[in-house]
Amino acid sequence: MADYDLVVAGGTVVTASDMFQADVGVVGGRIAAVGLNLRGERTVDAHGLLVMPGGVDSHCHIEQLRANGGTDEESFVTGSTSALAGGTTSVITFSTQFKGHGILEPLAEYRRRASKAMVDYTFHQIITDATDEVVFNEIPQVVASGVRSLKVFLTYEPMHLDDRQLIRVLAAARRTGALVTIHCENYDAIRWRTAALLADGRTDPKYHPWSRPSVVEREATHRAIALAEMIDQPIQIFHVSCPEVAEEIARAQARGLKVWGETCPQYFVLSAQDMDRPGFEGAKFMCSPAPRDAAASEGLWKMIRAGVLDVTSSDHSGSSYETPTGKRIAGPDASFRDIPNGVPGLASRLPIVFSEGVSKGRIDPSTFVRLTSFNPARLFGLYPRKGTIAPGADADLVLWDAGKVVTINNGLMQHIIDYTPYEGMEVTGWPVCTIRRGEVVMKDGLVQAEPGTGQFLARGPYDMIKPTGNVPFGFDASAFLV
Ligand code: DUC
Ligand code: ZN
Ligand code: ZN
Repeated sequence: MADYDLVVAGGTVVTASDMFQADVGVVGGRIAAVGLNLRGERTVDAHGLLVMPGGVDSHCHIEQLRANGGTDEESFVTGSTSALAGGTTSVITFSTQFKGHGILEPLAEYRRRASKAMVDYTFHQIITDATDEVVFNEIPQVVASGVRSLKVFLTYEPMHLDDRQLIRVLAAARRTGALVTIHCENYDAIRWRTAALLADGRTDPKYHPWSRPSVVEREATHRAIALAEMIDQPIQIFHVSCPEVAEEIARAQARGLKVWGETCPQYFVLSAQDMDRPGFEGAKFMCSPAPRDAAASEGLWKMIRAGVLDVTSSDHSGSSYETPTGKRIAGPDASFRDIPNGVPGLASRLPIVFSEGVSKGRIDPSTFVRLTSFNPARLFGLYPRKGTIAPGADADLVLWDAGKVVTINNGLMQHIIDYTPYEGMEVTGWPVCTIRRGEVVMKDGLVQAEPGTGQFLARGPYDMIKPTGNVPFGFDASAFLV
């Protein structure tokens, strides 16, 4: 008689802290045992493979609503397929707000769309217009519905918040018990440099990084941290591109602040140089903050080893290269200012982090697990259901061939986007099987999951993001609806 519905047998289990030989027994979609000689009705052979928690991608743009009534090209079905192909089983995507409108309606529409997902999912709520109605009335409702993180932009027309609006969002988050994630770049500095570049006729994609040097990211990061410190509101700094920015986070952490930092694979392997290609080609690599250089990438790894940066998400944000609604939406000769930002990366995230990190000896496999599943799950209130291999956790697993050498091509990504910025890149280490809540949903690249089988992950209150209690003069200004 079998004790388990499924046993993943003979692999090397890797958790955030340990690595050991064991079988994983699954009952009812959850891990029931981690041990030796387990017997299941079905067995997945994991000999020679690493068995790790399914990836948790805590920052990816999928089917995001647009002001013109459209959405991102990547749908929840294609995005899920790509995520599962790359070993990711949970995602956090973005419900948005349009200036002059509330957040409840788009959230309802977005939840309807997300119900097609095959990965488990939850959202960050973007705030672009911090009106009284939104900060005093709607944010509490959204957080109570299980969307326990807000996202704000300090740049981008028309999404950026000024300092007063940022303060109001941070205060609303403190009152309601949500985490705030922040895109840190200085809006006015970028506008000013962009105007000068365009005035000088410098319009090619290669001038995108020139318009937003690392100092604009560092300044905004410093400001966001300072305001979060004043309010005593925990924050995560999104997509840190270089060590100077991470230094701001390190200083905040040394002062005891709850400030966390995320980076992304594009900052490990792309550089400003990639945007300096003939014609329009550089548009394929345009994202913000802009990738820097090899020294910056190496510096990020140091910040990871020091624990300053502890999450690696994809910031998957695809715009196809050839289609008229993608990178060329403003025309094939558009200036860098008008080319949509963002690179796709749902499926390439784990292979690039593993290859650059573990295979090249920069981090160990447990650090890989922390960066790609355990830490995002913990920070965003999904742990211990997600991010670990332990009894009671969802049986979300990725079986990993650590020695498999693969040359990335766009077909392998299985996303809707018509290119990958990593075309031709060789990686060592590849996901060969993905299991979502006990079901094999990817085997040797073949994704088999029914649309609509992903579950919404409602997030309740959790200790990690509680304020520290230290407010200037002991006066908690966030308690007042101002
Ligand atoms: N930068 C973002 O902030 N979001 C999506 C794409 C990008 O490059
Ligand atoms: Zn961003
Ligand atoms: Zn993003």
